[in-house]
Amino acid sequence: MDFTTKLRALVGRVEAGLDRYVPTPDTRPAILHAAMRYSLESGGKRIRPVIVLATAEVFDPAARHDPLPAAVALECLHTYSLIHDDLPCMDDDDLRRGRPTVHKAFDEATALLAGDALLTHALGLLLSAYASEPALAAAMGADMAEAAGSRRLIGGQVEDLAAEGRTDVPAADLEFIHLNKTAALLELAFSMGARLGGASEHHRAVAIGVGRDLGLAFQIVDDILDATAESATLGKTAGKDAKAGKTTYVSTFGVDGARRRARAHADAARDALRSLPGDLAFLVALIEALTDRKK
Ligand code: GRG
Repeated sequence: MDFTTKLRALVGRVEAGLDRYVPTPDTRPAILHAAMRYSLESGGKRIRPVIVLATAEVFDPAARHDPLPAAVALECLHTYSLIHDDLPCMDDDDLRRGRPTVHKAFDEATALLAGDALLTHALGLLLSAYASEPALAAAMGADMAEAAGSRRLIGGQVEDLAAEGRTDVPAADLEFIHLNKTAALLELAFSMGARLGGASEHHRAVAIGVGRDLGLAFQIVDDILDATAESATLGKTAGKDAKAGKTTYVSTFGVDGARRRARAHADAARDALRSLPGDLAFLVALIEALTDRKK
């Protein structure tokens, strides 16, 4: 199966899983569940859940657990972070995934609570869907709490907000922000995929390293697209970083320097990936596609 066909098939599985594992929009209180689904169903590239599914497939089929609930849980977690990031008290954005942000389509309190509910749902889904495998459920729950917690996703967001309007942010601090705001959830995707595929601890550590480099490449490309692409293409507001006076890879290294750094991290991710067993063609192609993406 070629890359695009396989990607479409995996995205289709994720979207069917979202429909299956997230409460229906008429569940009481309907406004909350409608807001959760509004954001989840707005599209999005589904990269993180696709990585969970594709990584689990790389390992021994006999040792494999159904990766779909974990993939859905991760997309719920990621979507919560986007809803909260768009709120007026954070990035204050009107456009996400090509549609009005949740606080614009509903209201601020509903957006805040929809994000809270998606985060809680993510952990609850992991614990309930893998209840018959308590060690696996506990390990993935702990991984998720760590990646989403104060030292990683939220820590990265806090330092990102603190860096706004500062033109003197050192490159090491920029890397801290990107490692935590962005790479943490990509590392989590590879880690959960490895656990679900029954990988050894050594192979899981390698997979996490792939997520780290891919996460950095992904965020550098995000910075480049913010500086060079149109809002209509991105489905979110472009040019926000320069307007907010933000230090990014583009403001620090220029567009060409940022491109070279993205390429180096993508190459490191691909080289590390090649030490895993199994058919890696899809994941190698995914790294390339994300590094060359236009939105
Ligand atoms: C609110 C705790 C909290 C964290 C927010 C997600 C986030 C951290 C900030 C959003 C802005 C941003 C540039 C985050 C870096 C990660 C990133 C590039 C997110 C967008 O991910 P995509 O491109 O989005 O995969 P889609 O919509 O395709 O799912």
